[in-house]
Amino acid sequence: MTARTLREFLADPTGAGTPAPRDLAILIEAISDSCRTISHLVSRGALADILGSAGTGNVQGEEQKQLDVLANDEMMAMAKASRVVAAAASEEEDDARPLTPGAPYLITFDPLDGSSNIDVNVSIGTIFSILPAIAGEGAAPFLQPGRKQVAAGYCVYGPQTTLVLTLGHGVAAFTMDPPTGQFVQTGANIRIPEKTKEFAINMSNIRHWADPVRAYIDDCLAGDTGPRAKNFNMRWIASMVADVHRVLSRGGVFMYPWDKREPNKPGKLRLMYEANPMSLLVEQAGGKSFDGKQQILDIQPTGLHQRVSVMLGSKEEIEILETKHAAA
Ligand code: P6P
Repeated sequence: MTARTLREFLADPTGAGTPAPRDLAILIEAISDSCRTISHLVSRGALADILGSAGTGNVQGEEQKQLDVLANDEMMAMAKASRVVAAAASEEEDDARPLTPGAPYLITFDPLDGSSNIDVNVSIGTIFSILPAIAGEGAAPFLQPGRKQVAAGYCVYGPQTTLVLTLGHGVAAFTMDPPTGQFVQTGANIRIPEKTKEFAINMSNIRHWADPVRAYIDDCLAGDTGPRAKNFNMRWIASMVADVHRVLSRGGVFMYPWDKREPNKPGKLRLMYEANPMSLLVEQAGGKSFDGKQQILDIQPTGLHQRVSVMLGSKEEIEILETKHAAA
């Protein structure tokens, strides 16, 4: 069977002969066009003199890279031109941007996640979340729990440019064919293995972790003579998109939990455009995602840029973490 293009997939995403809603298909294709543009920009890097700082900061208080700004401009222009997005919210902008009144969708995105890796040629990506448009001004209509997402996905700019998305009926992957720029389906009904021997966490923060996290990692590090009775491997790319792509591709657990460095912050990662879209993908692929207290998709958001503790991936591992947190 010849591989389907993204457009062919959207014409029958579940294989039951029912096309994706027309406006959603328009938006997903528009996002893929922007990902192609961003992929091209990222791949040119120094050749296009677009690496390094933009000399500005974002609402997170982080230094913006030139590519952060270019990717954000691309995604915002796409959302407006699609005519199916009522408003858009970005990691790179303080406030939500009203676009097409009466349009059916809201979109949030991290236009280029993993900025610290841009200048050193390590995989980065675009993360997006699509919500139903509801009444309200400013940030208000966006503050829907992650379970309300209509669709979510990311595009990882690595050895391949791969778009991974869910419309709520499983997870599919599309790899961009460089000569044509076409996104061709390379993954269908992706499932995360329930068991794993691989964890991803920034180990340099070990002294700052809460006890349940420390206990879980200590058990993994104890290896085959410890309570887990198996040896674990560790990976940390410091690009959420790349780390989560590996978890979706071969299992594992990705963790950026709360820590004592900034005790008043629930975590480093953002709920609306990092944790929620990734959690929908992980749950749709048979994994789990929680913040130490509840499933991330059940969190009632209170702000566009709110942060959250994130532990997601292989079902068995998250259930062990849930048990350790419940006992704490
Ligand atoms: P650290 C990238 O800046 C990011 O937001 C995520 O993509 C990534 O998982 C995390 O931060 C890396 O954080 O503290 O390890 O540099």
